[in-house]
Amino acid sequence: NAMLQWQRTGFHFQPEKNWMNDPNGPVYYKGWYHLFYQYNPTGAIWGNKIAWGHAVSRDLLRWRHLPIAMSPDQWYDINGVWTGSATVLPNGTLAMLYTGSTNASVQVQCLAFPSDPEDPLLIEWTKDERNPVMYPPTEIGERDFRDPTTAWRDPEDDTWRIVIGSKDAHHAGIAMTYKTIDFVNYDLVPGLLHRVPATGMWECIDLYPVSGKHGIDMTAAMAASSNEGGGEETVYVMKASMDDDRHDYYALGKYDAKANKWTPLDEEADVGIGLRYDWGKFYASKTFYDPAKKRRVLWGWVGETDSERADVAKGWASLQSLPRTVVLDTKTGSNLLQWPVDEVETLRTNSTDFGGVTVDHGSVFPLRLHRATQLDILAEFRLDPLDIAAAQEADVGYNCSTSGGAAGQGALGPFGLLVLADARHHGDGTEQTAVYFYVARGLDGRLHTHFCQDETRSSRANEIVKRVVGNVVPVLDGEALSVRVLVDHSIVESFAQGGRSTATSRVYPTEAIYANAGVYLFNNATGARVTATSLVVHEMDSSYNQAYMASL
Ligand code: DQQ
Repeated sequence: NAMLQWQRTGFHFQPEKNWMNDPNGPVYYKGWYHLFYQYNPTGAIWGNKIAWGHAVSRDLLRWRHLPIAMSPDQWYDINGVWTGSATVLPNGTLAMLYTGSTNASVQVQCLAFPSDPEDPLLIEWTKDERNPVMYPPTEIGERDFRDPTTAWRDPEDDTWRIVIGSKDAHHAGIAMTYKTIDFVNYDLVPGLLHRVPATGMWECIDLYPVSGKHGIDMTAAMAASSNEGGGEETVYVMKASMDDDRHDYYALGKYDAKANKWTPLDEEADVGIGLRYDWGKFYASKTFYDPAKKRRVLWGWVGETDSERADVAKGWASLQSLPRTVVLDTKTGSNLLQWPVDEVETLRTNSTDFGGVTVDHGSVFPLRLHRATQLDILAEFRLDPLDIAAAQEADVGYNCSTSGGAAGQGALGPFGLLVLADARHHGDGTEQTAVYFYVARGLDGRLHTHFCQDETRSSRANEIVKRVVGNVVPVLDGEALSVRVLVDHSIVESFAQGGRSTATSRVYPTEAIYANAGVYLFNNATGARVTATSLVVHEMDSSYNQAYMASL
């Protein structure tokens, strides 16, 4: 449907057509980044014939699409080759573990290898003859056993460990550890690695170190900490995708391999009840260790929020988020920082500096650009300290989702950016997506900064889920309020305070498209003038540059 063609993105990963969901087995192999993904080759909706799509890139940005890596063609995965993870073996080859949905819809784990490890593109895959290699343990449901993690080496007994998510009979989310020497035979390690009551099925668990001088590769961190007889200082992230509410929650914690226990640093911010990777649409994410640039990179599935009917009409569904680096926020010590990989910056073209603009209460300021459908915006805002001091009674109990969004009015917010806004109506267009801050007094009497993204006016079309998403973001003494917003036709991906908080929205404007799309600063705070102390807008090239693709 050509009418909907504009919704395709310029620099986000998506297949040429059809349905996509979770990122699978991301890995760096012989000079190439590989991304596999849940893919339905027969249409634009999820179904019981999910296969693994496959693409490769030199830079995590410009992709070459390859043939389907694995299809549901065995009794043990005939209802779907589901999510899995790659492990780099000591000899440099790979083991791929994935979940198969059997002919009886039982969830089992399966093993596959590159048919030709010499092929850097890893085009052919061989499923192991001994599949399935794991069945659900008797104490859990046979349809609640999926999404094996990347394996790591435990130096204590020199065996591999993996984690698989499930739920128990009391609706607690659980993480189970298995050990193996050969990836074929597995033993359930006694006890649970972690359990959180009332959180339901845990999909797509991820576990990785983010601090400590030993690196951020699981095997390396484990080896180093065992040499030192402890490694107490290392912080490990545990993340699970909550099937109940379809959000990715993480927590920071300590990992005691001997006791098979992961323990949150802060019980109030445990997995499934505290921190989220993203306050918008972002699910079933997975990280991998990138040995080329010594970083940990996160991918997340960004689904559609329009109707299935619309997806069928346009012939495709879902995007992957931009790949994001993940590090510990050493300033707060209590959250991660996510940031688009540096490579994204190579797509910046026309850059315009709008720094120094002050926006009065109740007004908007248009940013003159050539094109506003593919952007990378970096903004820093400051409020006048006198205004902050004057706003004593400010808005106790503000909540992004329920307090009126960008159209609300408080003493110190909302203010920020309107993107994919109808440029013909001078910022008062019917369509706009607002990315904003709202400074308000919390129920504890202190000022809190809320970072929100308002989708409610993003499209005039119906049958679209439109919400205001976001949460409180930590702002330390002396810090400006800062945000980076990536706009790409039908996705807005925003990073506040250096990536302490992120919000991703799918948006479907009907009028604010092509040349009609604009960007504005806005300020609805009744008690403050807002200054964008720095503001740079980069227009972005597309990543499927023909010349570049031909050179691959
Ligand atoms: N998607 C896969 C499952 C996983 C779910 C099936 C998460 O393996 O639990 O497509 O989105």
